[in-house]
Amino acid sequence: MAKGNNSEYKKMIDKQYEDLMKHCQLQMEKVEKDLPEPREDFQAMLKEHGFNRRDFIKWTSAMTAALMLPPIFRPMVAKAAENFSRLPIVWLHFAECTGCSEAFLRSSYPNVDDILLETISLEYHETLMAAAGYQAEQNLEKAIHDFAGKFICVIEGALPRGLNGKYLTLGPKGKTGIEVAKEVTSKAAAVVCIGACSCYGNIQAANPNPTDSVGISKALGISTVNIAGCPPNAVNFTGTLLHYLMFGALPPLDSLGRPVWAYGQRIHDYCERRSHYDASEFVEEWGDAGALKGWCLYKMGCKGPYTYANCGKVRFNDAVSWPIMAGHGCIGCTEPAFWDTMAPLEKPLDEKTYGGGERTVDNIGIALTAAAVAGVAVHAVATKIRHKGNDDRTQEGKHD
Ligand code: FSX
Ligand code: SF4
Ligand code: F3S
Repeated sequence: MAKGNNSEYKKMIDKQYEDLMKHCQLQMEKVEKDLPEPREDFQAMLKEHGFNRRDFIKWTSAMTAALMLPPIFRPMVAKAAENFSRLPIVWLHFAECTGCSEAFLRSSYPNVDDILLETISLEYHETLMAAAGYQAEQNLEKAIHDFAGKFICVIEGALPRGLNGKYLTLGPKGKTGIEVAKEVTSKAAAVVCIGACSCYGNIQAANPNPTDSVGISKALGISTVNIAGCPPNAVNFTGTLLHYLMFGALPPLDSLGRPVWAYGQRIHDYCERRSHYDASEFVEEWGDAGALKGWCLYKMGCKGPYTYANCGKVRFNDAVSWPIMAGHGCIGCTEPAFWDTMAPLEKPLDEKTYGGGERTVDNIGIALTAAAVAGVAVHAVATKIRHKGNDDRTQEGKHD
């Protein structure tokens, strides 16, 4: 590109970021005006947990980069973190194992994201609140009334549709999960599904799916933000909410409803074992010499070539490790219907079906995940996402 064009291009980009920054500043002012006072003093909580200013700056840098924003946005990320507890959250549980809440709340070495989650303004959370029965139901009614159009509805778990929804009933009035979900999501500013169950049905929807379970989007015909994974990474949830606070809009989503900043890259493309894959150095048996040398796990069934997520970058448990680093292949837990489409989990996919040979791995990946890539779309308007319906093609894979 000619020098002149380069500087024109730079000017254009700078101007775009300037405008985005102005938008972000206005949005943060709006948050401070419209939403309740922060429930917790985030900085005081950080101090209490032994984090200093330097740790916090390090975290804001990492989060800004993860959200694909340039470093000038670091102060805005810091501000959004301080305002995190203003955002009212109603957290529902349907058919699932509660592993998602457990993964988010039980870290032995809390990091900044965990502290952020501790500050969250939970108007209602079935697992954590003390209330039960009628009192719990009243709390829910009050929360959706007081914060109508402003709260984020976070959902864990799939919705069984069999027996007219009666495989899952909740509360003293015995409402079905579908009834509760409809009631609450219709009043929410946005619906964020946490975990593969609420996103795509997951284990409940696996063959033969006796309860006819599906994810929230498919059950209700609404669009949802899908923080996929079983369980998902807390960073992908906190980052998405920080983005919402900063811009008043949800981040761009792919055609499976997943935020592109977190799920836009394939595991296989930034895997630390990739050089061994390229050199055809494979683990052939658990515990063999290749395993000890950290070789590629493709032949042990790793589904990294077909899976989109940032696990290798953000890792789990205070970024200590992630499945492939721990020595097991990826099982594709951020993809719809992975129990069926990625099975057998410890063997490569049938090479006859997919053409056979190592070189086909990329083709398989492209074929299986084409929808995810092709459909990358910017869903910038956050508050009106409900009742538009995600593309059915993208939900619950082969159970559609
Ligand atoms: Fe599902 Fe979460 Fe897996 Fe479990 O709530 S994503 S089964 S970790 O708990 O929904
Ligand atoms: Fe990594 Fe799995 Fe790809 Fe091997 S097949 S490079 S272990 S993602
Ligand atoms: Fe799941 Fe694979 Fe990440 S199994 S946690 S998507 S490495």
